[in-house]
Amino acid sequence: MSDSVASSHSIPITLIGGYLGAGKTTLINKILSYPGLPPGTAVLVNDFGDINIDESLIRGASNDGTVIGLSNGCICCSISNDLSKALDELHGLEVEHVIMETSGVAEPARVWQHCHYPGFTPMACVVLIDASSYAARCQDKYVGSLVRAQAAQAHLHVVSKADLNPGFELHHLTPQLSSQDPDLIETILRWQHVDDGTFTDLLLLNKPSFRAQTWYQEETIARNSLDALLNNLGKSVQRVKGWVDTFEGIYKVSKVGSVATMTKLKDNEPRPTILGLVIIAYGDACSISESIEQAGALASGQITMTFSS
Ligand SMILES: Nc1nc2c(ncn2[C@@H]2O[C@H](COP(=O)(O)OP(=O)(O)OP(=O)(O)O)[C@@H](O)[C@H]2O)c(=O)[nH]1
Ligand SMILES: [Mg+2]
Repeated sequence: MSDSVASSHSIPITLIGGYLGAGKTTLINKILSYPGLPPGTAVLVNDFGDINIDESLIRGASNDGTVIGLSNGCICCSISNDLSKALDELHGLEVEHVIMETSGVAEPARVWQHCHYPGFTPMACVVLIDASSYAARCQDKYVGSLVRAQAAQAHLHVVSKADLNPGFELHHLTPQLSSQDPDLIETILRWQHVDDGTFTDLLLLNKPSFRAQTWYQEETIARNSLDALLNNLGKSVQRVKGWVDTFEGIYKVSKVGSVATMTKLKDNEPRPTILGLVIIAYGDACSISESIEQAGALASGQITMTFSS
């Protein structure tokens, strides 16, 4: 590792990548609350769905810092123009360092290519490895190639969720840290990869396809309807996140693979501007619609669903 920071004429970009739900937003919020965070640190966040849930979560944790959301697609494949516009906007501000959350379906090396942009220098790709699901995901016939490619494209691995799988070991030559390491944030902020031009040789030739669809909630539902909705989604659904209003209160919902977490909003927490769920699945749009329709039947009359992809 080289400690020297990028040229003072260009703004360094640190990419935070990793598969859906690996813990990227959690890590970025930890970075933003780090007392030693240099002034002028801005965050770009690419969420795959059409509601940028992560932008709201990160904005909530940022102390008036610059946070720009990029939604409605993955920056590595479809919305690189939006990235250029966001970088132009950042160039006009007093920004010293950009931290960018890639979408969970992005290839970090592809985003790295887009970060060679006038006035900016990509500094490192930090890739989150979810200790609780990495081994199984690597073997998965649909998503395995992407999960392995994301790990191979890292300059620094951060192993998250070791609390859920304490015996986990990542057998990779790339340097690695635990998300609980006391020097984690300092190390991430300083990590710099020297680009020898070979990084992009690691790009996938055929990336698996994913779809994001949004369920916009129009009426309050029973809590057990929410449980039924989450429990009945098909196997192709990889990630669900958002906020849902129930008769017991508003829940922040996060489902990664089969593990769902629902956290009730406290009375003093701000009410989300949009209620609904972003649902991300591999394969085509039908596979999501079908599994939502099955689940939705359990709550018929209470839920109105609108889909967008
Ligand atoms: N037990 C445990 N849960 C974690 C850890 N890190 C993150 N999580 C949880 O994992 C879920 C997903 O975390 P996020 O930080 O939103 O993951 P992400 O990679 O940003 O997700 P996407 O942007 O949707 O790809 C949330 O419910 C987190 O609270 C960890 O170290 N341990
Ligand atoms: Mg995120």
